[in-house]
Amino acid sequence: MRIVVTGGAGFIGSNFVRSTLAQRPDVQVTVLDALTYAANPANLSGLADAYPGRFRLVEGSITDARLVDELVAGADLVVHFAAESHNDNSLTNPLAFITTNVTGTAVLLEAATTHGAHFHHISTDEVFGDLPLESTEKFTPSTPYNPSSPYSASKAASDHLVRAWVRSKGLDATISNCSNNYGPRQHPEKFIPRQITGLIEGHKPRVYGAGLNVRDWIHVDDHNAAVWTVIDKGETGKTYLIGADGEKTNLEVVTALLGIFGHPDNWFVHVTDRPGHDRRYAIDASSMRALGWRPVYTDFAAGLKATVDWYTQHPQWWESARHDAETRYRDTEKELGGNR
Ligand code: NAD
Ligand code: TDX
Repeated sequence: MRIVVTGGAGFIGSNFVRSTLAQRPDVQVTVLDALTYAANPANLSGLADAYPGRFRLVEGSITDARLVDELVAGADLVVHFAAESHNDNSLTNPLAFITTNVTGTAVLLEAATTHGAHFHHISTDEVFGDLPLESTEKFTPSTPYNPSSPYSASKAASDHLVRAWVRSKGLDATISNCSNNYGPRQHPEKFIPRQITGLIEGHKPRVYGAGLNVRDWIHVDDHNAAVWTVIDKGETGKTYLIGADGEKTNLEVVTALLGIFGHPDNWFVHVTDRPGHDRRYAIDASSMRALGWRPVYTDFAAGLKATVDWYTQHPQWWESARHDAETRYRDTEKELGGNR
């Protein structure tokens, strides 16, 4: 099977490529990645030698219709991870999100339709907006779309495009909407790695607002195993919600990290809240469980400790990305005010 993985040099995509090459000897992988600030070429280093003839990296944008057409022409399957992915950045630079997440997805859909490749679209639970803090309600595939940020609105638009191409242009596609991922190789602009890398450097964690917002955490390897389950067993045109019943307040996550680093529970700072900050996400993953998928990383404390160990052992992977991310947070302070 020949697959094109867009965004394969980023967090989830690179973990997907690494596990696919290790576990599926019949798969040849072409990564198409623009190598934006969010990518880390080290995520894929060594793979061409470790898997001769089965891996290549093509540097380019999913908005480049000629390049996309050429790559998809030789593929059986496209797994589409590429995106501008950080909510905070979408508040200050929204147009990049529209270009990549909306236009780029449409370019890929055209190529997959033309060449008859199966298309799997990686999306997010944020397309549904948020849930009240004090409830047990969860997102299901029939929850109405109600995105809050330019990022989540652009991902919602991309989901709608996939459905339109399935219905009107005969594309063979599946969609998955996953909750918050954690694990190795996540960019230090994101919540968990930002706090881990800060703690390693001796800084207090930075908590937006009161810290009571809830995220439904899933280990990146569980997400990627679920993606293959949908590709192998999912129904064309259908949406699958991926989550591992991992709801935690941000304060609970910070407290767990402080425990790992041996600091008291109150060793953090409250900073200015994110405008439009979604309160709570929670996934009903029964459509995935019906396909036979189960998460393996069910012990969040153990998964978090392993993630801390990975960042502790790989400072060269994150130091310059952390510096640049913190510079962007300082720039956002200048543009939007507050401290971040
Ligand atoms: P990431 O920011 O770590 O990686 C994104 C990758 O896409 C980078 O390698 C970047 O270089 C590449 N990219 C960006 N613009 C591109 C373009 N125009 N052409 C080609 N490549 C481009 O993101 P991530 O956290 O790994 O997320 C991957 C996907 O999963 C995204 O679609 C995101 O919406 C979705 N998702 C993420 C999470 C999460 O918790 N991180 C949860 C659910 C869904
Ligand atoms: O320094 C911080 N302090 C803080 O309290 C940062 C960076 C974040 N937060 C809060 C905001 C959120 O409530 O932590 C929570 C998680 O924040 P992010 O890591 O920015 O993730 P989120 O906005 O929830 O979106 C993530 O999950 C869904 C991914 O970035 C998206 O790509 C994915 O679609």
